Amino acid sequence: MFIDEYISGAEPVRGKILLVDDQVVNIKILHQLLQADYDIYMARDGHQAIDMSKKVKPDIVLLDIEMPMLNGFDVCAHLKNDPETEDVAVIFVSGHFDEDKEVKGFQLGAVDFIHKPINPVITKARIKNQIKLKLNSDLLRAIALLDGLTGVANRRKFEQVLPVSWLQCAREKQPLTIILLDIDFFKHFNDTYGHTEGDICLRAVAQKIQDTVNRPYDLVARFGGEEFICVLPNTDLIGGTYVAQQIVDSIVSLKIAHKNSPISDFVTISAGVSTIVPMFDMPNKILVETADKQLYLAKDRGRNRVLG
Ligand code: GH3
Ligand code: MG
Ligand code: MG
Ligand code: MG
Ligand code: MG
Repeated sequence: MFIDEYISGAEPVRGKILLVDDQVVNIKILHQLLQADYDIYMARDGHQAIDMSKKVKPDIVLLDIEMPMLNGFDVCAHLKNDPETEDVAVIFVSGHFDEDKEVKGFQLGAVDFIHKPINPVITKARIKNQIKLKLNSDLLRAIALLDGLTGVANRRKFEQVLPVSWLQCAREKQPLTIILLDIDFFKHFNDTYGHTEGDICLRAVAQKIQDTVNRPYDLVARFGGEEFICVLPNTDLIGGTYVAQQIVDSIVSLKIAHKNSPISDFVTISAGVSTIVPMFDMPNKILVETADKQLYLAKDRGRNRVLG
């Protein structure tokens, strides 16, 4: 998705709230108050709350403190210590005012405190504010990992994803493949058609690569100027080379005119592929280095081709 679409709010988001309380009556009151404006999920104890938080990824957890087994503080600490749930906004809902408890809640990372019996109007207003803050910070987090020009992931996102995919493939003893792509004679393209057309071309190429690499756990990122990189977990060299060839072919099929390209009437791209079954103690930079060498060879052997 392009950043402009994020900012214009093309996809309005309805906040998700998880209500956690061991007493059904409390859940009912909050449910009635909030159901018109938010998607509501419910949990009756701490363990259920943690499971639900991982599963539905709520924006806010309204968390009772006094509960049998795991109390609200334990749940909050757990959520804040797990990368999968650390971004959730926790609001404690407490039976009576207790300064020490309230301080402890904030120290654990809660964003607000609501006292029972709740005041419906104030509770609604507080939750509305917290949802707005949470959705805004989600948006900023997402934008920080996207490339502003092309809308695909940026280099920072790639740097985050590569070690995760590396560890995952090491654990499963599966091959991990990298495809490094570089548009051919792109300097000529800019010189011929101007930088604005160059930018338009980059967007089209990026979108095409993204459309071609479509498994949900694959990553396409802009690596630098006119270079893109794909991370393909659980993919061997044959599979990776096949995908790379599909990308190379799909760029030709875009038929973006490039009259000063020495090799084609249209914009082309070259690809270097490298595959490894990762070991835990091996540095992952070898994958990119090898792909880069293969890309250099692809350029050397005439461009518009894959080397793996
Ligand atoms: P090769 O086939 O060897 O890759 O040749 P090339 O001309 O593509 O390679 P070179 O590295 O010499 O030039 C890359 C060009 O990409 C130069 C630079 O102006 C252009 N470029 C990099 N980033 C952008 C960008 O964001 N927008 C535009 N329009 N051009 C860019
Ligand atoms: Mg309780
Ligand atoms: Mg380049
Ligand atoms: Mg190039
Ligand atoms: Mg070059």
